[in-house]
Amino acid sequence: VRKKPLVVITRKLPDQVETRMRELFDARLNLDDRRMTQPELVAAVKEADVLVPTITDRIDAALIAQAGDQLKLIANFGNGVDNVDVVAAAKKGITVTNTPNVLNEDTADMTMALMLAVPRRLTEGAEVLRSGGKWDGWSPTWMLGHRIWGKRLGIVGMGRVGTAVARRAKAFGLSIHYHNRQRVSPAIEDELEATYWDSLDQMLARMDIISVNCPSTPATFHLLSARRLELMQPRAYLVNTARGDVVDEDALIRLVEEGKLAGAGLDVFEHEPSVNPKLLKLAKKNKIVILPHMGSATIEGRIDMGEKVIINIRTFFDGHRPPDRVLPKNV
Ligand code: 8YV
Repeated sequence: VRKKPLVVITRKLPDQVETRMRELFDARLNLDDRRMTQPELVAAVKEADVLVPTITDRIDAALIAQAGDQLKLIANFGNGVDNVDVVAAAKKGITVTNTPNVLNEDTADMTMALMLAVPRRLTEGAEVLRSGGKWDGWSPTWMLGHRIWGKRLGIVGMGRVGTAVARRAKAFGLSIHYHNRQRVSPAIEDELEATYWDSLDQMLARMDIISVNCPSTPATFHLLSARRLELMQPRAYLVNTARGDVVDEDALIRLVEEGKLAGAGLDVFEHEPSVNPKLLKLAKKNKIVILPHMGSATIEGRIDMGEKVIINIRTFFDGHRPPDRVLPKNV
């Protein structure tokens, strides 16, 4: 009988995923769900056949350099692989996989929630009642926000999540615009009645809402730079459910503080898990809505992600190419 691969999983996963992992592999689980320390990560890569990290682990070149020859697969529990140095892994002959598709719809739902929350003053209104605050009853002029239907949405990154956002936003009555490295197929453009903008700058200048849906890669670092954010209309909103470092966060803060942007809905931050205190201030003033990286946080989604990880590991050890292999040229 072939020895089961030693799979080290860095964080606690839903029970049913862990049970399945235990059945199939020599699974080393993290039952108390704290972040692994650097020495623990080093020990893991020296011993494991498979490492299952999450976004909270930095699997950088220095760590990969310390891996033993037995480490063959990094099966990331997550779609974005910005936490893994995929190039360094490839150089060492380590395969990297991710968990695409299963979190598109959940992330797109949360994007819509943020897209509505800021202009429609959702958290502000909820807080009035939750805090036992004063409510004199309905008034024609109280708590007025801005409608989102009929507005122009510009999607930065029309991949799997971006397309799922576009479908929802179209149903909400927004017109769909997008910027992407490549144009999507004519069939999808037709379905969404989407307008492609070759120039990100031009799109930013003309939209009412911008949604960031591209991955974090060296090429997208501060893609929404200070200069580009300044191109946006003062009435416009920015929603980010992708990665914090795609946006120059300091510039975003300054523009919202100065009233040069109407607001933002952020699920991700440049230096997670720390959140710039200036963002907290803006959230308290109801200029922005911030969430602690919850875009894909559904129990169903996490179970689906776990299944993807399992399929990738099993396929790999059956001697086949895992379905969600991430190639260095794609990051
Ligand atoms: C995941 C995410 O929960 O999958 C992603 O890219 O951003 C998150 O929603 C996280 O990455 C888990 O590692």
